[in-house]
Amino acid sequence: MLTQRPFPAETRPLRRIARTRHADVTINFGLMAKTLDSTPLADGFSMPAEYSPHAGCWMLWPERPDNWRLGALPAQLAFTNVATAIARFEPVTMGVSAGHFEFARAELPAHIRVVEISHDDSWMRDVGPTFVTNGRGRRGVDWRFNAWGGLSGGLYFPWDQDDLVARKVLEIEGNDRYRALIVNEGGAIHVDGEGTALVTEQVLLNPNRNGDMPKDEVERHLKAHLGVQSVIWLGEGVVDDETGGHVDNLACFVRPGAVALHWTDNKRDPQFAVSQDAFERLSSARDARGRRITVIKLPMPGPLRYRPEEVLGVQARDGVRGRIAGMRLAASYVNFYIANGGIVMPLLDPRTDKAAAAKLKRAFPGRKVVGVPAREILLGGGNIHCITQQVPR
Ligand code: KQY
Repeated sequence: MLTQRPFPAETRPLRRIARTRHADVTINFGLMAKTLDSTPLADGFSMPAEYSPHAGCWMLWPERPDNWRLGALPAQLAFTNVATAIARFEPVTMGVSAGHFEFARAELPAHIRVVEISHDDSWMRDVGPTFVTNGRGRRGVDWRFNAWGGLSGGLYFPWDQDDLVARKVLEIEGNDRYRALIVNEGGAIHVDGEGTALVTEQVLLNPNRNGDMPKDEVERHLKAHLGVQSVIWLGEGVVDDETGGHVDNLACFVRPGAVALHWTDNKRDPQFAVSQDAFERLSSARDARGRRITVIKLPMPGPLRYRPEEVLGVQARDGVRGRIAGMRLAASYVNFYIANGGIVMPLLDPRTDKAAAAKLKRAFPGRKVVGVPAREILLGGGNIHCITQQVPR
């Protein structure tokens, strides 16, 4: 005899609940994630800006010893500090592989949710979904992921578990999924929430992402999946950024019409020409609403380089990008996370941390700026923005 079990109140979805009885299990279709064959733009969905209200934030636990030194323990401490800082402002979920679950659960504060998710590395910005909303509901874009360049310049092989992370997050969130046709990463896009996206040519036009796809076609895919009307193209990203030049290390919207830009006044530094080019493109751009862009310059730390002792603890192996003492690190204060009421920024260099924090305080007057020591994250190839993914409300 089949029995209908009551739904606990906290699992009752807001939208229509369809109930089916299968053996003696009640299935709640309202929480199930479908894959849609349309696009967010066609369905009236778009990606909200990071400064819009969040329901929470997702991260992944760093584990691989060929990317993170000393068996990833220092990185795990740094990720714990980032998660704890963000959890002051909004709920945080950490995805952890089965073998690390018990340790991560013990390390992370109890108010951080820990769920088991297999992954190849820990860059939730890039492997997680890009959420889109329409004012009533939320869905997610699942970009194709190839470890920042596949077999020609990608950072590791295989990456099949990373490519499943977005789908798993959407299953857990109960949000429908758009599977994009192009290779892209969340760190390669920023939006102002009012119809404008910001990207770099160095990543999105790199043949190691989408072959010889022409710029206008890449732009069509971006517009369709982000729900934007206008794309501002910057040129190159931060010097020696191992992603190939993600925009989230170079520039980001702080509000509609205003962009923070990684900046150096040192004309002899290779970053100077790159930032200057970005400044000129931003200064001559108009956003989707026809506004000019105000540029806020954030000081470049360093330049910072790998120290010999930081390289020694990384278990080098074939097929994974190696680390060499003296190699330049792509350190940037632009790589911060915007939380509900807070900014969680990387502390990278005592000579520039205070000036960067002061600029961010002015750029985000209503938010508390919290600094987290982030060199260990930088040693793995990215920073706070790269390891986080906001879920819009
Ligand atoms: O910065 C990012 N968005 C990802 C960096 C990946 C580095 C892998 N070693």
